[in-house]
Amino acid sequence: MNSPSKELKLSDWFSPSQSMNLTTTNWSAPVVWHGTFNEEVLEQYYAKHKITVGLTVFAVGRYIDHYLRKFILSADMFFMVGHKVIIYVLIDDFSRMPWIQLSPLRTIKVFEIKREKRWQDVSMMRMKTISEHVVDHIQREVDFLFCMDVDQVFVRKYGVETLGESVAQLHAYWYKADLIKVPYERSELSEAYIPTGMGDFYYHAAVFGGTPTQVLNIARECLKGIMNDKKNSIEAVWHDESHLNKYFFLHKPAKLLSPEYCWDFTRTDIINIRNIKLSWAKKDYKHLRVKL
Ligand code: 2GW
Ligand code: MN
Repeated sequence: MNSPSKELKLSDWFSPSQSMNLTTTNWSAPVVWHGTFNEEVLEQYYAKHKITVGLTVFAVGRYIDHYLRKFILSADMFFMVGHKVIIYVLIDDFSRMPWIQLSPLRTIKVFEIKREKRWQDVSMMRMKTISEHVVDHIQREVDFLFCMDVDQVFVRKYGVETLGESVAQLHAYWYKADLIKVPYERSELSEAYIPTGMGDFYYHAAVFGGTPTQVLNIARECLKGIMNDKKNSIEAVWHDESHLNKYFFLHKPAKLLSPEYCWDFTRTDIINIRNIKLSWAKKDYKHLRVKL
């Protein structure tokens, strides 16, 4: 245990920053760090209120062989242990779906999607597919839904402490940065525009979630922004992530996850990062980012 004086010293060494050590936002949303929740109490609550949690993941082209199996296997092991989970896999080639034996309480549903020509569209058009699937079936199948990038692996328990009406992920690169430096879209011509100095946090689109109703709203609004930008021949700097940041600027998330919930294992500034639950997978850019 740190004595108060020790903590004071720590904050003397490291300049105070936006979301470092923050456990509640100024709109009273909890920021979940390891140690800020009582797992036992939460589990007792959810033992009485049984839930099903959905998880969407997209795998197109080379990302299928590179990431999908590891993502699913690690989710099987660590995502919502002890609770019902449905993993929704959106894939552009059914025949390349890996065969994976899941543990009890886990189901997988695989859907074929069409392959977009540009990788920016592979990423952005996830918002369209997510909204269609939430309306078609997901809203009746789960109580909470997460949408995640496939290029990551669960490394520890990722549990019910993350559930909320709408959930946003603090970005591992930017959570300590000065808000004026974060890479929001700065062109007024884009729907994702956030003026310099405005905004709350820079969120990572690799993880977002909430109730199906909230996720539907997020995905629909982001898609609207993306399609309007296309009409105006503009593309936001970080694609769907820019639009997600705009959405969460306008509609504050009910819960934020600390970077422990989506950490880049190559980073060395791990002060405060004590208990990583999900880690970015290694990216072989040369091999993966050739044209799609
Ligand atoms: C993506 C970029 C370049 C070449 C290929 C792809 C690609 C992405 C692909 O070939 N196949 C594929 O299935 N994807 C899906 O899109 C996959 O689910 C992947 O996780 C997701 C986003 O692409 P990713 O993970 O390469 O982008 P990141 O890690 O740089 O992600 C951030 O920025 C993106 C927008 O540029 C998204 O907002 C993403 O959610 C962010 O984490
Ligand atoms: Mn990614």
